[in-house]
Amino acid sequence: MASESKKLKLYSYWRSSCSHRIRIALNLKGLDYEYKAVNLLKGEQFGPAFLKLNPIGYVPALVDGDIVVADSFAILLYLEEVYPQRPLLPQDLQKKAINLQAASIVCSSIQPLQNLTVLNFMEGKINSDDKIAWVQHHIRKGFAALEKLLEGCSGKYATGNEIYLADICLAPQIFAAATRFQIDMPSEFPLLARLNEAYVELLEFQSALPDRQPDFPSSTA
Ligand SMILES: N[C@@H](CCC(=O)N[C@@H](CS)C(=O)NCC(=O)O)C(=O)O
Repeated sequence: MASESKKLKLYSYWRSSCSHRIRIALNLKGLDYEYKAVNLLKGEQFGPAFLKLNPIGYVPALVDGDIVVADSFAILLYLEEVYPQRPLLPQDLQKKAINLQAASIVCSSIQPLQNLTVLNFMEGKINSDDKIAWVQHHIRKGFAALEKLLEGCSGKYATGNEIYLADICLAPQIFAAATRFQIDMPSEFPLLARLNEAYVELLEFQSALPDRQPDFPSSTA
C-alpha cells in the first residue's frame, strides 16, 4: 500500500501534446507511473478535484507523493531535478541553451495557440477553414524557426546524437502537426521530418503515442 501511494500519478489526456511530452520524459527516465485520464471533451479538467491539482484547468499534472506539479515545462524541470537519471539537458552550455529555446518555442509559441481553449473560443466567430489556417500559421512559423535554430547542430536528434529536452517537446508537436493539422512535414520541414523518423524508432517514444494510451477511444481514427 505504501509503495502504491508513492507511485507517480500522471493526469493526462491521450491526445494532449503537453501530456505526451511528459509521457516521453517519464519513459526515458524509466519512471513507472499511474495513468489518470482526464477527458477534456467532457470538461473533466474543470471539475473541482482536478482544479485542486491545477487551478488553470489544463493537463498535464503530476503527483509525486505530497508534491503536485502542473504545467508540462514545470514538470519537465521538476523531473530533471528530482530524478537525474537519463538527463534531459546536456552539460554543454551551448547545447543546453538550444534545448531550452527549442522546447520553449514549442511550449510557449506554438502549442498555446492551438489548444482546446483557443479553438473553442473561436467556435462560431470564424469558420473551420480559418480555424485550421490559424493553427497552421502558428505551427509553420514555429517550425520554420526551429529548422533554422537546429540547422548546424542537429545529429540523429535535435542537438546531436543524444535525446534531450528539445526532442521531447518536438516529437508530440510534429505528431500533432502531421496527424491533426495537415502539415506535410517532409516537403515543408525536412529537418524536423528527419528527426521524427528517428523518434518513431524509439520504444520510449512509441509507448507515449496517443493511440497507446488507456483512454484512447478505439473508435477514433
Ligand atoms: N502550458 C501548459 C498548457 C497545457 C495545455 O494547453 N493543455 C491542454 C492539452 S495539451 C489542455 O488541457 N486543454 C484543455 C482546455 O483547453 O480546456 C502546459 O504546457 O502544460
